[in-house]
Amino acid sequence: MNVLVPGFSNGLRHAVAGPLLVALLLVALPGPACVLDWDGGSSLCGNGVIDSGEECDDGQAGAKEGCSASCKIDHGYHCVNEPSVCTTTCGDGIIAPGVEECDQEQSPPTSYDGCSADCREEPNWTCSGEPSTCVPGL
Ligand SMILES: [Ca+2]
Ligand SMILES: [Ca+2]
Repeated sequence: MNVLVPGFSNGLRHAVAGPLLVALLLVALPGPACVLDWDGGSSLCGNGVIDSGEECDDGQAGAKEGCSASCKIDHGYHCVNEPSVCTTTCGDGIIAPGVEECDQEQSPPTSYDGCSADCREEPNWTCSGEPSTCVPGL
């Protein structure tokens, strides 16, 4: 019994240490990214000046169209000036979610080919991809 007890407690220690190590790794790995993201969204982000690590700054706290709460340019947007003014361009081949449904990368964008000149999917067309490819059919 004196030999078995240390062996058992060693086994128990390993059984506890293994999952504990995994749990610590799981907590530690996403940790720094979250902290950085939080800092980026709360310190200099929102002061209207594009600081180090920022892609845009619209001078307001929180997410605004085109510029996220952590001062990153949203997909499909272009930002200029400080404070940033962010806009989408129909025809650049990149779909801005919520604003554009499709974008065929046309200059100028044309209608009646599946994706309208204001980047809306036209009736009886199906568009996919960036730039969008549109085919007739529901
Ligand atoms: Ca800033
Ligand atoms: Ca676009």
